[in-house]
Amino acid sequence: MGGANGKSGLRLWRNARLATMAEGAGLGIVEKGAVAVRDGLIVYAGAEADIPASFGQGIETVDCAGRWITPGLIDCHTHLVYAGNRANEFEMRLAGATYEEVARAGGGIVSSVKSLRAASEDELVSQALPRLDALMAEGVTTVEVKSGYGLDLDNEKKSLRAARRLAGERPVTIRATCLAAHALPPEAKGDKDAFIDLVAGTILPEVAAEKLADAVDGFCEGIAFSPEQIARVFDKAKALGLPVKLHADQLSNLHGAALAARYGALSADHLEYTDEEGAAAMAKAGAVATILPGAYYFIRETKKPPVDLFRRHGVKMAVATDSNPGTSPLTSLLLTMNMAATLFGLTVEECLAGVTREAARAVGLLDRTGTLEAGKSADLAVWDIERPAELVYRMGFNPLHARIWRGQ
Ligand code: DI6
Ligand code: FE
Repeated sequence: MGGANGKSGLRLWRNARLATMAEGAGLGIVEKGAVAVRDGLIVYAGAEADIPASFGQGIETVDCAGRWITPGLIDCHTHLVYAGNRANEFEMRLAGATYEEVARAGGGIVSSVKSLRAASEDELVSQALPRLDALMAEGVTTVEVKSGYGLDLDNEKKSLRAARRLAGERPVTIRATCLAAHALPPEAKGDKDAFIDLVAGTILPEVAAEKLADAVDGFCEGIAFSPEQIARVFDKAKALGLPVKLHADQLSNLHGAALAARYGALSADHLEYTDEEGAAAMAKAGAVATILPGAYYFIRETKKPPVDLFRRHGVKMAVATDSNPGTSPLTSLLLTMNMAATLFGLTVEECLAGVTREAARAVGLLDRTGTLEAGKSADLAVWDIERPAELVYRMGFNPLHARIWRGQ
């Protein structure tokens, strides 16, 4: 599907079936549809019969032969930049240890911190690229990437620079998130408050000054940071003009969802232990609930996120891989949708919205991507499928025909 644009600068994908995912219309299905693109932006998405007559001359046309077009997929929660892997801990857990036991025994996040600190920025980029390629091979056009394995100023900056560099290496939109408040590094010697001082007093201001992050995240959990400590991180993020997100209520209910809502978070993520108060607060604040079935599956969690509460309160749900070496070594957003449906009962529509429109909302880019609508970036995925449910139904099969990022 290469080639130069037509004389008019317009390119048209026609003879397609569209799932526009535009708000309020289910999947937004258009049976005989077309998408017109100019200068990397969608200028028309709708019925082929209604294409404006002014498009007629010199337009380059791609015949999609009845294939489906969806918005390019968005993975709105990943820890893609890390070094090495933790297959050894996987083996420990297979022998009976829990994730929390592994973490308390000096494994877990802290072992990835050691590996990341020993790796150069170039190495981090080259180790992340195969994971990014795996995501992109399934039609992903936007990826959120968190730091959080550096845990000191230089290594958090190194991680975020590596994340930013991925966008120069591949045709993809990267959103970088500073997750310095992810875990306590060994040199902090157990003093969480002093480490939070470092995060809020030094790391966030420097990261903001160098524009290395688009958002700030934290891990609110017994094995990580308390709501009060996260609140200090969020106060600083707000002061620096950065939106916040939160790893909330993953292993226990510390009311992280409500905390995130209080700070107008873009999203609260995981949420297995979130209660009704948390769901109501998120609805009121417009925070997206990011569902991460890969981590639930991989650590054999048994408490499911309260999907019914989210529906009842009108909380929007995103679906993401949480791609990370410890709890979700997952680089398939298609398989993630299958897990969200099979494990948590999300509908096909919820899954597809979760990796497009709602994922865009969760990274603060809904005005630019996530649906097939005029004015948005021409981020498209063209699929060899007969019906959208196939994207959720299969496990380990990739029906992507073409991937278009900013019109290319
Ligand atoms: N929750 C998770 O599932 C990941 N981070 C977090 O806060 C785990 C990251 C890891 O184990 O390396
Ligand atoms: Fe995560």
